[in-house]
Amino acid sequence: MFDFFKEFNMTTVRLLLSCLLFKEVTSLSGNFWHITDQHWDPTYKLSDNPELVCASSGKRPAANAGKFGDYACDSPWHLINSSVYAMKDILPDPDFILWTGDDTPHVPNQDLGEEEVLLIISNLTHIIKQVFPNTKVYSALGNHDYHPKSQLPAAPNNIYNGTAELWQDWLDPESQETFKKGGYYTEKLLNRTGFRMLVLNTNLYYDQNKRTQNMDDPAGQFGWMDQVLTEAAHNKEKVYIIGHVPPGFFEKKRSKPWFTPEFNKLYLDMIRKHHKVILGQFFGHHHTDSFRMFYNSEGSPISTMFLSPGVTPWKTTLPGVLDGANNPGIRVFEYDTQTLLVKDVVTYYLNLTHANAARGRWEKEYRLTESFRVPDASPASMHQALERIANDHCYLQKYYEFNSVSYDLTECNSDCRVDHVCAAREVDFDTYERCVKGGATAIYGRLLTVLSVALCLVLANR
Ligand SMILES: *[C@@H]1O[C@H](CO)[C@@H](O)[C@H](O)[C@H]1NC(C)=O
Ligand SMILES: *[C@@H]1O[C@H](CO)[C@@H](O)[C@H](O)[C@H]1NC(C)=O
Ligand SMILES: *[C@@H]1O[C@H](CO)[C@@H](O)[C@H](O)[C@H]1NC(C)=O
Ligand SMILES: *[C@@H]1O[C@H](CO)[C@@H](O)[C@H](O)[C@H]1NC(C)=O
Ligand SMILES: CC(=O)N[C@H]1CO[C@H](CO)[C@@H](O)[C@@H]1O
Ligand SMILES: [Zn+2]
Ligand SMILES: [Zn+2]
Repeated sequence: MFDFFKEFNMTTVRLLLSCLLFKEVTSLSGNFWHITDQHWDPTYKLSDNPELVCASSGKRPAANAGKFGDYACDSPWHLINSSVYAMKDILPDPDFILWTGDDTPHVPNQDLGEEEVLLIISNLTHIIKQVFPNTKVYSALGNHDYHPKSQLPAAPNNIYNGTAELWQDWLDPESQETFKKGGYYTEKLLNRTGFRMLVLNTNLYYDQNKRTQNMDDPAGQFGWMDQVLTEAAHNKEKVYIIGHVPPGFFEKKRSKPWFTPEFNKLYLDMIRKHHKVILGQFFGHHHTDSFRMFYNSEGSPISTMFLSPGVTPWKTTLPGVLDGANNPGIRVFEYDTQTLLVKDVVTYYLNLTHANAARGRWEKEYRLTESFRVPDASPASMHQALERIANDHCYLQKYYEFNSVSYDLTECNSDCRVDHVCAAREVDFDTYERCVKGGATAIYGRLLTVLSVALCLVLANR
């Protein structure tokens, strides 16, 4: 009898406790959108001549052009409009929106101008404001948000000025000031004590940017960042960082970095120095879905940079990349509002072929924790996911299909594996080259790959 009551009480207590804990867990959860690389092409129009569909195709034929676009082209307005309304449909009331730039089409400089670039930024700003009038937006410039493209200066100019005006409602007065000088800013996240957003202009570090090549610290951004992050640690703040051009390498082309070697090193050192306050980095530019790991000198994972897929389906013209198109993607991050820990990542996409043929719908592509069987999206979990991708062909193949937002469903072979795994693992130029030479620590040889592919197929068909 006595034992029964004791047991009963313990069970009740446990039940009550778990109810309370569960309640707390759910109430700590928040979410936000991340959109990037819309690349609106205002010239897009359906035409009998596939070479005349859009200026952004160059002279490549847009063979499957439809209302929602074509893989050879940047986004028609219809696609942009559809993506923003899809966001409203899927998650109408996010805590905030991250927008990491590249608004204009891939066309020669002479076909755009300063005014045209500002008009395109203005149009995209308007539709986001129209659909999310009460949502805070944190917005970074892309290398295509300037004329001439990628030449973003380390000094005040018309475009920083004009964009600061367009984004006035989203920027604190102090943010406006730094933005006009260097295209970057910081604010408390949602004006809450203990949380901070850092919006970077990493286009200053892009190796295509001739205007900043010989500078030690363009627009004083590194010095400023160091100071902001030092103060953040002092004030016990947690920080998110957003930007457009990421450090490290492109996973679809071997040994293709974006930053100059000096700037890449400075960025990596900055993250290593301040990782304790940085809870997430969110970037674009690749148009693909990937991530980058940062490790300390002992090899422990200390930070993750999430590379979100683009809205434009545009097939890259970068030499050496075969069939580098993607389906349009948009993404929700779920996070702990008390710690800023990234808890999950849910990617939504539009199957462009299907959308043009039948009536298109944006749908969930995948949820990170489900697809990679990790508890959350912390650096430790992302490291675990990367180890699975590196060592298990089933996970590699899944990752590879998500990388192009389910556009390229071909098999990721051993070279492909090295490119993707080394890019995700090594942001540093030297260790990346070593990783590539070592075959991403070739754990299995060709025979094992064949066996593992076969096993994958057997399991998938069960
Ligand atoms: C944008 O999408 C919404 C929702 O689907 C639709 O009602 C509206 O007509 C569209 N606008 C344009 C200009 O395509
Ligand atoms: C930026 O705008 C301000 C007024 O808002 C003006 O005084 C300044 O000259 C402009 N700077 C540039 C570089 O256009
Ligand atoms: C931010 O919070 C401070 C007080 O903590 C308040 O004075 C200020 O008006 C708030 N700013 C905005 C934009 O809500
Ligand atoms: C996209 O749609 C096309 C045409 O309906 C279909 O063949 C293809 O399998 C779809 N892709 C995915 C990933 O569902
Ligand atoms: C909000 C906004 O300015 N939208 C316009 C952007 O440009 C397209 C195409 O010219 C217009 O249809 C939209 O009204
Ligand atoms: Zn882009
Ligand atoms: Zn870009």
